[in-house]
Amino acid sequence: MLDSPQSVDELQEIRARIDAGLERFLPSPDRVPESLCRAMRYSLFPGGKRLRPLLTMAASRTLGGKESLAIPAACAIEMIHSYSLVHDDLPAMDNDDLRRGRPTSHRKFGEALAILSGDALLSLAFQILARHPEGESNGPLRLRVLQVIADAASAEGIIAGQVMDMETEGQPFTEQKLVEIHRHKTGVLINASVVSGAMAAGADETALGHIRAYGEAIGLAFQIVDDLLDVEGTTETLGKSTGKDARAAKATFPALLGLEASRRRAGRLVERARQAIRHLSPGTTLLDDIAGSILKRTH
Ligand code: GRG
Repeated sequence: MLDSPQSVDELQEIRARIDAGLERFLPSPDRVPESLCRAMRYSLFPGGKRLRPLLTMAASRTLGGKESLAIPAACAIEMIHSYSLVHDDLPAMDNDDLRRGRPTSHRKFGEALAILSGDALLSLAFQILARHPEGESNGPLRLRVLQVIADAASAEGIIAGQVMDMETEGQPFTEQKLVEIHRHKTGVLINASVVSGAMAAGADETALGHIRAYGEAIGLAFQIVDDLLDVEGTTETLGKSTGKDARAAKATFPALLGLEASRRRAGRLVERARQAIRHLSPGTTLLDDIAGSILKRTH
């Protein structure tokens, strides 16, 4: 993923900064039980595609923001994303053994520590957002970003998505319901990623509107491609089990529209995302390239 020749070096450089930020924000091992520390790190490193924090940093760069103002949101969102994967893999939820080509957290550390490390990552995200970027003058920015990310992580955000996803298993569903599930389960955190990056860059309401439209479109496109990969991908490339959606009779785009129509829908959404940001600063093509890479991803 994210292999556009124009952006590849820039994205690699941003990724390294995100990793350094995650390292910096993790609590010092002398203040946290060693087992908990290991479980938290296990979910963050080496990590996955880092799509969400890359989006935060790319949105900030596109709007001429200072990197130091966007890094806290980028890292907090990756921590929330990581917690949601740990909890989603649990026996009470998707009951998965494999994540990113390795044993899931509960298979590695046991269920109790996996749950607690997820809780700790979620709390750490809000500790970061409450304190960073530091300084009294950044107080209003901290509050705005905190609100956006808290909403995405809330009972009206990804948790609603997870509950809707669970409750729709094996049930008939409409396209409208499916879009609602995907928007909550996946879209809101992706949208919060770009919006918080734009806020860190001091975006005005017009720019934020374009960024939101971009985030909504790529959020849905990303989940449609995820649904497609569950049907067409392999465990080797994805690093997780495949065919789960059909086995659990989940609400997905391939189940509703078939593979071809789902691919076309994802393509149209990516085009819509690209259109939404075409008038933003032309200084970097990062957001455009990330949108394009969503269609090409293999994991
Ligand atoms: C709060 C338990 C809980 C769940 C909230 C986010 C979520 C809902 C569940 C996680 C499982 C899932 C299938 C979410 C949909 C979003 C998605 C496709 C996640 C995988 O994201 P990637 O591909 O992961 O960006 P990497 O491994 O690259 O970080």
